[in-house]
Amino acid sequence: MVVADPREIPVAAIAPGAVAVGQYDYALQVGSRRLEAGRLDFLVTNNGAEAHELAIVERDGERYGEIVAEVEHIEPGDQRAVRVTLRPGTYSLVCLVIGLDADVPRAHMALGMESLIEVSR
Ligand SMILES: [Cu+2]
Repeated sequence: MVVADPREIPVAAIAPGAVAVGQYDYALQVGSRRLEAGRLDFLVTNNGAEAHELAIVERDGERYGEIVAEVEHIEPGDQRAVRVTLRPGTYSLVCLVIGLDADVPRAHMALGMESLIEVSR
């Protein structure tokens, strides 16, 4: 179990130094990709025209592990925050939405909404 207590928190309650995550159709911009283990706040801003999600997923080399935190259905222009305790390791920040493009399903993650972060001691 990697996460002590992942939970969505009010945006006004984020700690100084929260990790800013900007979402676009279809890209992610992360304020810092090298973080220290412990309690971390992520502030997510959806700058796109579509709704997105933010999931924090364990990585082990090329493999994906558990989803350790998730913020679902972030509306365009909306800001949301999540607080999670992360152990050292590699994680992917991803959007798990699968949209339709001319009736063809396309995962936002595969379109570019993924970014790796390194959490160190
Ligand atoms: Cu998305």
